[in-house]
Amino acid sequence: MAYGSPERLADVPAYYADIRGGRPVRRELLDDLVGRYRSLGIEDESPLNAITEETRAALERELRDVPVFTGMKHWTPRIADAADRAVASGAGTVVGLVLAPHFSSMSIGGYKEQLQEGLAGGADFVFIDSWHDESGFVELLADRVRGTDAHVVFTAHSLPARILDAGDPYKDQLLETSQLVAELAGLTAWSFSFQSESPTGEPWLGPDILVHLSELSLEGVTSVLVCPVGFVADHLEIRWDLDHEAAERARELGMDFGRIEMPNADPAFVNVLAGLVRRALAVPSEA
Ligand code: FEC
Repeated sequence: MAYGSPERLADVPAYYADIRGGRPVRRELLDDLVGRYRSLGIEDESPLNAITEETRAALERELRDVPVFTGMKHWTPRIADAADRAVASGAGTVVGLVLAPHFSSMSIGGYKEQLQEGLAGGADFVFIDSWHDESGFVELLADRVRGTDAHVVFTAHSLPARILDAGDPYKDQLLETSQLVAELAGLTAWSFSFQSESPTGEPWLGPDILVHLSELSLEGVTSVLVCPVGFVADHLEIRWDLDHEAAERARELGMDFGRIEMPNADPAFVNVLAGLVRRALAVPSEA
């Protein structure tokens, strides 16, 4: 399962409405979002949806006889459609795997609910809640930051701060992944910050990367390499929020700015996903 992305600019209003889950969308925020997609040149197709399909097909090849279906949280094909197709194909067990490594009730919890409802008991259901400490994933990221002279900033999508009141593991899992990658790569200069906060009128987890870059600059850091541990593909939050907004802030602060290549459909990453699915299939359980 993946987040999903509008295929073309005309899809953005419906896509945003889906993300808002029925809550009103302010006109200026919608215009701003259309502008962000336009300036990335996403006029005709979505990079995220194409990468998701590439990853799905590669995973299916890697798993040999296990069919892999794509379901998107906020776009088509929907998670419920993927569940229907899996059940119709005669699946006895369905494994739910989200292309996002860290669990939060506000993120992975939503995918899980959609899949469970879509399956409606039509197959055994095994859900992979999180894979933030999966050794192959940690190794893949460590390989991409090892040997850098820059200060490494690990990042992930922010969420409303109230998730912490309910004991949500999201932030702890993000810090754990960052720590594991830093240790394996032998980093001494690193930190973590959130990114991509939405203006929803409530406090979100911080610090945001734009604030964090200023903090680092005051500490004398002159070069940063961003490692977005909370994402696995090139999409709006990478190509706009990091490559455009954060890069511009770094430039204003006189800092060098870089980010690692995203895993996308890299065979080493697909291999990590295949390992997760194989292990899950060995222990089927009822939903
Ligand atoms: O490239 C693309 O077209 C899609 C990029 C994209 C990814 C993504 C991942 C996550 N989000 C998470 C949480 C929230 C919460 C809200 C929210 C809002 C947006 C908006 C866009 C958007 N998100 Fe997203 N998210 C992506 C895109 N996200 C566009 C709406 C406009 C904006 O704020 O920029 C706030 C909802 C609300 O208003 O109530 C909360 C989390 C992730 C990482 C986990 C995952 O991938 O599922 C968490 C990719």
